[in-house]
Amino acid sequence: MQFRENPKGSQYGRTLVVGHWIGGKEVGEKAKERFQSLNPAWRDDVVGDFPVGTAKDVEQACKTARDAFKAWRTVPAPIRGEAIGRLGQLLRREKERLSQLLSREIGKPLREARGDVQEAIDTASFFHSEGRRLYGQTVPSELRRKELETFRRPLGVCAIITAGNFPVAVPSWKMIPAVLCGNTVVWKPSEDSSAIAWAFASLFRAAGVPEGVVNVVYGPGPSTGQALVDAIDKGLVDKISFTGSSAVGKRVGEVAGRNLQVPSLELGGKNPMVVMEDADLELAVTGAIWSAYGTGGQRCTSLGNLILHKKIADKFVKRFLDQVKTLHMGDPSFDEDITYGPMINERFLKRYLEHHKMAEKAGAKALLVGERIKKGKEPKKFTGDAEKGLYVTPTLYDNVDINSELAQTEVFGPTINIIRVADFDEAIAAANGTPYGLSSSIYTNDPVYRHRFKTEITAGMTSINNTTSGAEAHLPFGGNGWSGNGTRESGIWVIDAYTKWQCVNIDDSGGLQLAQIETEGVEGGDPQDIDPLLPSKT
Ligand code: UN1
Repeated sequence: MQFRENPKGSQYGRTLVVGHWIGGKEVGEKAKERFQSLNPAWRDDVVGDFPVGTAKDVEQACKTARDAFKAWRTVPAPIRGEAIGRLGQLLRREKERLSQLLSREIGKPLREARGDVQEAIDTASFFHSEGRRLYGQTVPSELRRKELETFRRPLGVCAIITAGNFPVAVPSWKMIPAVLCGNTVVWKPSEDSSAIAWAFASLFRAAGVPEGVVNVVYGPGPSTGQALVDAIDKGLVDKISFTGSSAVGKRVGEVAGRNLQVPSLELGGKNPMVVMEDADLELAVTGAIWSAYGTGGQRCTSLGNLILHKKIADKFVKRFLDQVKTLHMGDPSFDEDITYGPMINERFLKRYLEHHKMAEKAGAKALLVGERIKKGKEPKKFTGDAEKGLYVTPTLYDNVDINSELAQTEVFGPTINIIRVADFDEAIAAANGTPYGLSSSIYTNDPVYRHRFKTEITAGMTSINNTTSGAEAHLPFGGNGWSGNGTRESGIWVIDAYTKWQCVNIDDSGGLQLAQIETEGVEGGDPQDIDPLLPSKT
């Protein structure tokens, strides 16, 4: 590991040059192929320089993780929990520096970057004490002098593949419980956020997690990520947890499925927000702006379809457009007031600019058509360098049909579609009208609407009078349909994803006792004679 001066002598900091982290050693420093992670606000700023992980690197990491598993699984869970507790303390101590690096590498506004790191701190504090629970059950036996117990056992080697938009929070949801439960990990972070991944992984080591328990292999999804998925077929991986697109998630699920493994899949969304006619409009507009444009729409929980009751739709749109005028885009590392920073990478930028074609096809009414911010044509209050950063303005389409491709496709940018409806039945049909089901929200003060929404919505997460995003670190995070396979992250629920149940029968009777066959019966009287109530026999 070394730090190199940035080519342009950037004000941002130096470049991290590092190899994969396998069994406490750096590997692949002399790799033929390397890639760089760039600051999306300032593309001259090279944040990190990494080797592209090959199938050989991935195999080596999996085998190292397999070896380390033998010892790690025997460490008492409360002691594993202590290491997670120390990880939490380190994250807290380093929160500001980690947030600065995170913001520099993926362009997230600083206050949100701090939230990203805070989510990992919250996860660490939850699992610190979970090491002292990790409960099983004691169960009565049907035989004498026999007792039954259940235990959670670790699965083995966990392959973890994560996206770049929540580069500390989301990996922490997976790695912390995996490690706490006694598993070992091979992590392939996003190539957009590999420097912050390096910093996060280093903290496990500093927290006292033994070498080989957490291994990191860098590289792009189609090559390195694919090699890690292929490792399932080679018998090197016992569990895979993936956060990313639905298309890739389906392929990961197929490989896991044919190996009879249950993967954890957290995939895309086209999250709906409903605003009913009785809603507090000011609250709903502010919530919609944040859901839609916060993080530049680059959250899996970002708002996609805004479903407005037609009685308030015009008023809502007017207020929404007034608030859009106050938005403030720019360079996230230096300007703390921005609403959102640049697009994380060129791929997201391209997809955002191209999604307007779907709107044309849908015949949607364009109220705001987002475009790349160009030098000399910056919006008011813009603070970045438009030439060097991947900045865009926001999009708003009105009169969108829920069945159009526009309303059915995740974009991952600051864009939303307004769908106007006449009543609650139409609203819930639209909210459930895409193949996704991650998060959702409704603004209303009517108890019947609230009750119907929370019981009829098919999404895994729902908010009443709050936004589609902002899930807390100890609630089950996950979706249905194309948004996932029903597994959940966070809180006590994620423990099921990283452990398997074992039951133990302890027979202290000193003899051979046969369940079901030698079980004592219960002597009882005759049942009441009910014959007189039955039809007479002929
Ligand atoms: C993601 O975008 O992958 O609920 C995770 C939220 C955040 C997590 C988002 N706490 O928006």
